[in-house]
Amino acid sequence: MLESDTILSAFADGVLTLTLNRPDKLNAFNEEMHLALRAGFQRAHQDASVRALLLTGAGRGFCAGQDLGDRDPRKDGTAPDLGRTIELFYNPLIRLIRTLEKPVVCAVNGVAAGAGANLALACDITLAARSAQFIQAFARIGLVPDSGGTWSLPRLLGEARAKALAMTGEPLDAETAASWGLIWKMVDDAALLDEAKDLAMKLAAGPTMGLGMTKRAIQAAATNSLDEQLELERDLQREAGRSADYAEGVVAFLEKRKPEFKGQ
Ligand code: T3D
Repeated sequence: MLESDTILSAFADGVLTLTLNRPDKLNAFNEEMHLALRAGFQRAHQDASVRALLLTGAGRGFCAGQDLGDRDPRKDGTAPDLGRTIELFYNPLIRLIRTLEKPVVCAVNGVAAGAGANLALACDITLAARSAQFIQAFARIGLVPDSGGTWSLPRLLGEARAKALAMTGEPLDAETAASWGLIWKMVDDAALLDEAKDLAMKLAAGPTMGLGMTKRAIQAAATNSLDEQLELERDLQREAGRSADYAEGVVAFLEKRKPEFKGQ
């Protein structure tokens, strides 16, 4: 994995924890942090011992999106090619998260703005501290929501709320985010990390193959017809039915004990 102070990485109990670590900048993205975070997700893709991922931020913020200090138009008169940075950094990150066939838990410990907000929404199960806020900050600086925001917001919230959040850039508090279904749940600040870790550990001890295929199926539903989805479920169930974890799950049920899943 790429060594960088901008991402803290810890592995225990099958959970790879990645912590965005530029707290003075509310964990805004620079290129170094992008590359280090990418390396973390690539490890999760490749390393079978990683069975769940937990993403959070250091300090009082989760992530304030792009580091605008790196976009100061006063430094260089020419307009930056933001399409290039999206192509090189943000899009690959979102794709790595969505294609990882392992659960990705996100603990939003504070403000999540711009690409930081949409990064949190790209994860599978997102919890947020009571004090956290979600801000589609793009409108405040003349940009368009990226990192999948224009895809996830209308799907999670419907067009009316998606447009209002994206066009006003108004903060959405964690409680409302949870009640609207934007995230899984809100947790008291002091309890957030423990609760997110417990959840990630529980998922890491689960039937990884089945969970990964569940993720794939639910994501595919966004574009599939019911018939296509029924066929996908048949195919995935066939595959899941051949897994060692399925056999263990059934035997454990019959023996009235807890299953010991191996992720295979
Ligand atoms: O460029 C491309 O490649 C295209 C991709 C774009 C993706 C994007 O994410 S665009 C959106 C970029 N993000 C923003 O516009 C958010 C900017 N930040 C804010 O609006 C506010 O900081 C917050 C609402 C997030 C939090 O406000 P507050 O009052 O709690 O904190 P603060 O005082 O504004 O920030 C604390 C420090 O973090 C401060 O530094 P200082 O003064 O203590 O030295 C502030 O400058 C710094 N900071 C916060 N966000 C960023 C940042 N520094 C650089 N870039 C940031 N995005």
